[in-house]
Amino acid sequence: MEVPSEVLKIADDIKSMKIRGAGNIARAAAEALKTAAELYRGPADRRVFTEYIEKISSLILSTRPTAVSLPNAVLYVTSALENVGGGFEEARSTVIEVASKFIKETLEAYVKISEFGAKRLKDNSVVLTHCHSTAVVNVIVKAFKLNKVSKVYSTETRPVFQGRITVRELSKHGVPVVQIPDSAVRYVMHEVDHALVGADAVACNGALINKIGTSQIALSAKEARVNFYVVAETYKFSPETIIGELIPIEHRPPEELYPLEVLNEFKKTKFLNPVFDVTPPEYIDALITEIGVIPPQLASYVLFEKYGWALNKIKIRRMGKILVEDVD
Ligand code: RUB
Repeated sequence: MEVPSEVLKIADDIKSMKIRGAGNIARAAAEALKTAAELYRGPADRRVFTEYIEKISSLILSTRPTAVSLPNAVLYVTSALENVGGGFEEARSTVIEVASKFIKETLEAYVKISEFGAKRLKDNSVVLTHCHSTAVVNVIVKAFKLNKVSKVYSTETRPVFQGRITVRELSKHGVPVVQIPDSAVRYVMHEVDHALVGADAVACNGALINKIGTSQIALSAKEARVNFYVVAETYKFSPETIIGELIPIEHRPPEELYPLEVLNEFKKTKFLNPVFDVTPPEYIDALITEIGVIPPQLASYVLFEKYGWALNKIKIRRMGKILVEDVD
């Protein structure tokens, strides 16, 4: 059974970062599985349909390696498929329903997160953020409406400039925002009350994996005794880290640093473009999630609560490969 062009387009858009940010990536993954099930034209045979969904899952998982929300979205849908009884029709409707439920729940999480996050900020706060996180934008906009934010510093976020999206979105809501180069973070930190960043993944020890440069901001915030908060929905917590897996850090091509014609002039120079980094839990004051504001030390508790059912049967799905199955 061929992969529908609509699904191939979603995979391409994630790979090329047209769809980006961990939340959007996860919803796009669920949307791809839902669309694939809706467009399935193969035999009405559960086994054939399941193989087809596995193929789609592998394709989606191969797009970007770091945002744990992606394998978690796929796990959410495929485990429901594994658990449902019945034949082909039940299997197909389960994929469609569960994928839609995932999308709905992740959007609902923003409501809780922005409520909890806004409560946490003090009145008239100066906030600093990095990259573009939909979850962070939601918190800031909510807090701004409650008169709790007076100014936001937003980093440009080189090399892809996601900070420009943040500036555009915050400005649309009337939030006073100042764009700064990434290297100006420490220069403005003395003015900042709270640093707020999103998450691509949260490990079981509470470490954060987020846009490259996040750990430098955390370091600078700690030095200046500024609160460093991570806004992270719980579907960004990584169950694989409980069984000792490390979260892979994506490296992207040097063309993101220089245009190809310029790169050709640097024949002997090597380029490194890691796009995420790790912030240790000691630098994080709290994780703002849809289930509450928790210390990073509680991450493993959340993981056992949320993914405990999957741990004896966890499939490590990275870059489209199932590396481990049925772990005892
Ligand atoms: C985006 C990034 C964001 C998180 C959280 O990186 O690091 O901070 O994904 O975003 P990229 P959200 O642009 O490389 O995808 O809150 O939107 O899930």
